[in-house]
Amino acid sequence: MFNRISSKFQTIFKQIRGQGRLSEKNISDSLRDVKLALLDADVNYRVVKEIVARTRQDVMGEKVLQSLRPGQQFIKVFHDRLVEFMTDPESELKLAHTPALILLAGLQGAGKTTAAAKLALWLKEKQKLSSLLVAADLQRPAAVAQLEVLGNQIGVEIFKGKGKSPLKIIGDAIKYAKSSKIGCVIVDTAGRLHIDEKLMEELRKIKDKYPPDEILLVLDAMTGQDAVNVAVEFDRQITITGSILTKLDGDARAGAAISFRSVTGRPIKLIGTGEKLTDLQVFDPERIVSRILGMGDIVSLAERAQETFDAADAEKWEKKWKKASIDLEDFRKQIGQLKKMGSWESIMGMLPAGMPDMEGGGDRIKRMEAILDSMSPLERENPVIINGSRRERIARGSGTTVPEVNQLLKQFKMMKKMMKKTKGLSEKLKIGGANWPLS
Ligand SMILES: Nc1nc2c(ncn2[C@@H]2O[C@H](COP(=O)(O)OP(=O)(O)OP(=O)(O)O)[C@@H](O)[C@H]2O)c(=O)[nH]1
Ligand SMILES: [Mg+2]
Repeated sequence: MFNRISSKFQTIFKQIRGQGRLSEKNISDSLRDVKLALLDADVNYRVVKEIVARTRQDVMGEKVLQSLRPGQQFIKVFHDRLVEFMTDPESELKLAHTPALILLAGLQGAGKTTAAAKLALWLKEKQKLSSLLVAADLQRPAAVAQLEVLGNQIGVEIFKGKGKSPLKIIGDAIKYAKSSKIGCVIVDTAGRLHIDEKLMEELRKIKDKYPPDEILLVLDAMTGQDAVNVAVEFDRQITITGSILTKLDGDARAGAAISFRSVTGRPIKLIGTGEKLTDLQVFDPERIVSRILGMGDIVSLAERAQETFDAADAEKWEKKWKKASIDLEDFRKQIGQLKKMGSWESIMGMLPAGMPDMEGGGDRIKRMEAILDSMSPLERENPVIINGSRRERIARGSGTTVPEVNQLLKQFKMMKKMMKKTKGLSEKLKIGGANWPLS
């Protein structure tokens, strides 16, 4: 996530951290680099100018210049200004009615249908609120079926009405939700290639007849500033309550996330960070800024790990780690757990910049898993018995090669060695904490 901009900031920060003293000249130089990095990430020009001006003002303040580590202070000031720009007091979902009504709107392919299902799952798990997914996209023939597939995956009911208008379907859905005591009605609407009068008219009609608790504009972060311009237009025409910024995984530029609130005056409420239905998070400026600046998002990663890993399992693992007594079966379980945490890209996006190159990691993990699956339980328990002919069999069975099997066994051996060296997982994490750039 945000790899390009975060590696730029890492370079800028390295330079400024190396300065014993900050002068007007090196502050200006750094701020010029900061400005270019922000513009390159497709941040709105006015927003860039304001962020840079405010950072300059604060950095020039006595306290920063005279502090022991002025470079570090510079980074902190810039970090705080960015967070400030992106923070909105109204960023929480407000679902006042029963059933609450959430209308999702947006251009074609922005991720509305995916976001509808993600939101239903999120409400169910985080807010204990049941949802009804309403298929009000009657433009695309496959749209209803797509929502049905997603609804089935998460065990959420779908409401559809063949041949009816979106307005009628929504009215029926609300009635149905009321009688079935469903907490929230989430409406997936049709996308358009461009903002057109017909789309706006349809949304306006829905809004007038059934005032939603939330009108969330779903925007593709990959489109940078365009996403923000689209939002300004939607807001002007139908008044949105906020947005869901999708596709923040991968190589999305940071422009939309940084400029949105300042340009539109509306909050980003949620973000989509992957194709899996669990890849939806509350928009937390502090965490996003950490990612943009290349500081990683250890908080999200730890949270996700906590949600996924069974506490008892984790304890067992830690005990085994301390004794360095894990076998390949434990190794296999760990890989399974890691996979449950989400897509490889979404996990990698949370790690600080400058980590070893993990490209193609998702594929590598799949191959490792195939190798482990091809071993017999006895081999996993006792890897020393895996001789040459067994290696050949395992490679054949897993569709991999003998060098790959060898590599996995070598990695496992190294991991055991490392376990002997570190006393426990918790201590290992503390070592990581000391490298935290702002600490
Ligand atoms: N990587 C990534 N892909 C996403 C995310 N959200 C949606 N997608 C993908 O984007 C594509 C379009 O998503 P949809 O949910 O169908 O978009 P839509 O806005 O409903 O599209 P229309 O109904 O055609 O207007 C799909 O392939 C999704 O899997 C995300 O957060 N990350
Ligand atoms: Mg759709």
